[in-house]
Amino acid sequence: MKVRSLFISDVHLGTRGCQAERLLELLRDYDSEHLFLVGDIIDFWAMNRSIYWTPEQNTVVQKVLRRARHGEHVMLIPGNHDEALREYDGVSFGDILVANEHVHVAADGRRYLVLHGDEFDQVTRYHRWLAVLGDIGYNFLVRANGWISRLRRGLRIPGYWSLAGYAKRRVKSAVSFIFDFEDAVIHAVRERGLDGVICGHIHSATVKETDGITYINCGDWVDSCTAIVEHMNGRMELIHGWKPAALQDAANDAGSTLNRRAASADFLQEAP
Ligand SMILES: [Mn+2]
Repeated sequence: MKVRSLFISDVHLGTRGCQAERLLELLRDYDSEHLFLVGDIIDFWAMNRSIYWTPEQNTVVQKVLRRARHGEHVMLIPGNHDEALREYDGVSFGDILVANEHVHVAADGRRYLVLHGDEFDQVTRYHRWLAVLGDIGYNFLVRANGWISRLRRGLRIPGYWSLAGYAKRRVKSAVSFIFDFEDAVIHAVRERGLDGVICGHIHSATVKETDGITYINCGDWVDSCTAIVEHMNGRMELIHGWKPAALQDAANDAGSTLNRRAASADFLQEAP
């Protein structure tokens, strides 16, 4: 499918949690004129502890480079896990432009601030040690996710269920953390006179409208596996990069490509 823009954040290459295979499927399914990598693409924090790099993660890097070479406008916006790249604001590496933030004008003329967003996260900004600690805890949840997924597959329970996602929705402090973050970002965008924002960082994907400001979060590729597409008319849509396990098996058996969105729609409700 051809779209105008594709926005992806929080891939966390270099970690065990990175779901590179699912991201590869998405990259295969969507051709775009603009590709925005909205921060935390390569996880240098985690790689300081230990490096986990798979052939699929290599392929992700190669596919992105290839798209840039073939004329797609690829922009890399650094996040806090790849903050070393922030020194290269405005520098082009081959066909990829690094920018700390960018104003994207959509096909419908609406102007969106594109940035990773960690500067609006009070925890990361003022208590770096706490952020690192939280990161280790979150990584544990994501790993536990992997065990649960395998167990569910073994028991032939359909669908995809994320423990980390569940925790984020149920733990009260996590919910208020997400609200505080969204409020801070929306406030900043309104001050700057823009129509909306496209960010990442908090691993909580959404497209929503608040008092005339469109708040969009790309989500992530360790847990929710989501991305944002801008259609040719400027409409922004949240897409899911995973297929329900049962249908995935069917698709593999038949060697066919299912319509991911149609297939996943029925399974979006939470398992208990
Ligand atoms: Mn981040």
